[in-house]
Amino acid sequence: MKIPREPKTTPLIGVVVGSDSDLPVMKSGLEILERWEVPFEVRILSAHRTPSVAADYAKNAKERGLKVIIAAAGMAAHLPGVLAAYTTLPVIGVPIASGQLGGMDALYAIVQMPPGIPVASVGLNAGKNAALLAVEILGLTDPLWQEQLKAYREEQAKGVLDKDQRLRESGWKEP
Ligand code: RP5
Repeated sequence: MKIPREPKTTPLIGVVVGSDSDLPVMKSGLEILERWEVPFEVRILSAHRTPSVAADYAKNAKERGLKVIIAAAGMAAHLPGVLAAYTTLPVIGVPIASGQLGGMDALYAIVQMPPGIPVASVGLNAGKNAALLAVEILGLTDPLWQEQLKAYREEQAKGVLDKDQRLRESGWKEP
């Protein structure tokens, strides 16, 4: 269910992926943002392939009206940390499971930020949770986003309870 609200076009959430190969992981999160009409933008910016563009993006993010940045990257995933170094906006890192180490490299790189420049992290490939967490951050200053999240959780709970009901009626072999 989508809570109606005034259309707003200035992006509030900046979603940055280190490569177009990271985009599929973000799909479920981006779909939620789109469905709820959360103003957001998506960019492909790399901390090592386009370092100055990535730095400028983070430096200007707050002035452009962004409230939170989601940064998804795989392998030696320094993108969230580099963006966080250039802004005081909250940065949520999404470690991508890829490469020879299956994502543990990205997870550690994002979670183990040295003290002083924090990056929040969701789980491996958890683009959906990153989007929900970003909306929770928006909800701190706009109660309508809290309403939206509440409605989502109620729908989610109903889905589980419906399945439970069917299971109890049909038995566990044919849920
Ligand atoms: C990282 O390297 C990206 O975030 C991506 O997860 C990984 C591989 O990038 P591609 O070689 O697929 O562009 O920078």
